[in-house]
Amino acid sequence: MSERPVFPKDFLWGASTSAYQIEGGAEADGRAPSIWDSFCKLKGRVDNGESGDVACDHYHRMPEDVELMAALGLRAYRFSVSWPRVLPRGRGAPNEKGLDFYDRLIDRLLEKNIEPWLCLYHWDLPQALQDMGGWTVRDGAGWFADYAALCARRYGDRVKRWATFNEFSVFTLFGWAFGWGAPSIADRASHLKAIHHVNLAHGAGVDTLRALVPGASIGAVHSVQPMRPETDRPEDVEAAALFDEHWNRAFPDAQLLAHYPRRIAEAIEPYVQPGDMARIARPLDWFGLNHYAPVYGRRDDSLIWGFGFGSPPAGMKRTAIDWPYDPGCFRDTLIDLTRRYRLPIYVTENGYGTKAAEAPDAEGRVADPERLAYLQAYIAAMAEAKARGADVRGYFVWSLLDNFEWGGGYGTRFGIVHVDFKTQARTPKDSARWYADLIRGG
Ligand code: IFM
Repeated sequence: MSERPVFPKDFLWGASTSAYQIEGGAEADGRAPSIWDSFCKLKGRVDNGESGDVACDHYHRMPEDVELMAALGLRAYRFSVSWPRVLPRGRGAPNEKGLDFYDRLIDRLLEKNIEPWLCLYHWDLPQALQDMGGWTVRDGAGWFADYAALCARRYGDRVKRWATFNEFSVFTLFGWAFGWGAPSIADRASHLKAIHHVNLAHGAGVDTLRALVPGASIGAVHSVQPMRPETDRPEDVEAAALFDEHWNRAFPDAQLLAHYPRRIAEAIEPYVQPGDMARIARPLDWFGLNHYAPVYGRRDDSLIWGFGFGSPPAGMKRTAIDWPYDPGCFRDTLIDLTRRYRLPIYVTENGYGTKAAEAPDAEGRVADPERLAYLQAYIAAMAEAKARGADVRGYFVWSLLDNFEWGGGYGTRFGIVHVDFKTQARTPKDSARWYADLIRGG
């Protein structure tokens, strides 16, 4: 596929990152630990015992990184604020130096005509709040609203695009049900409470932003990866149906249709108080879609809900990290979401991960033909979806930089810009050059 798909002039092209994955500066200027700092200290939980302590050192190299974005011609940049950097105890006294970092980032982006898209929560809950019960307590919604108010008052004069959370279902499932991510809990009641309280926090955050940021355009970022049963055995089909509710429906249905999907609704009832669904389902301006691949679900009794990850069909094309490669699924997802939730969609993440080193060659070129082909195919699929009625308005590649890939440490690279983690040198890969050309011509 070499022909370039055509998008309207105002289609928004950007890149996404998140605080814990790129900033480093874990103890700089008064930042306190998040649940991910704590998780990384647990033995054997992150590949090679790595952590986000230094990551891409973006906290100290931010001006250089904004120059890089400008050189690529990005029109928008989605980043997240580190809650424990601006509110080390999670609530109470703010950290002026931490707040100042995002002031400087936002000002530089605006100087370069790059629209800042601010996401309040990309998984790094302050450890101090986790120590008080974190998302398993209803107070979490109020803590989040206060944090949103701090950011809204500080940045709302310059930032108009706000997202409450990134991938609600992924961080609650991995952190509170599978136990494979921070805070490493695997308990049904804790998971259900976390789902409901995060939904309440989202609703409270939306109200806060709406009240404090004139002209705010507010959304939430969902991971939607259509669920397919590994086999047609009834136990796999039923397990995949419950997995689907958890991964793809528990948050967007609650927030946009004001109800939980059927199976979850029953289980979560003890934690839902009268009026809660109205508190959660606040009007939104856009739907943030993070999409990578369909997921194959199967019965797995070793996990608390009895569902787990199955294998894609033998022979199915996969990426270098074994994720299914299915641009048609991306196209169909965009069309289905437009019909289901009736909001403009921004693709807030999509990209290609590999475990290959992808180091610069003697001429300083980083060849990443597989990522480039993936982006071409997925962007072409997005054009097709748009032609078939999907209301998609923008695309943010994941990710600007190679970064800390959670449990995978630094071994998995998603960046269109290569990072040498020894020297912190940045080198745009071939995919970045291609993306820059696309933006210029788009
Ligand atoms: O790196 C993550 C990101 O933090 C959330 N979405 C998926 C990406 C790739 O795994």
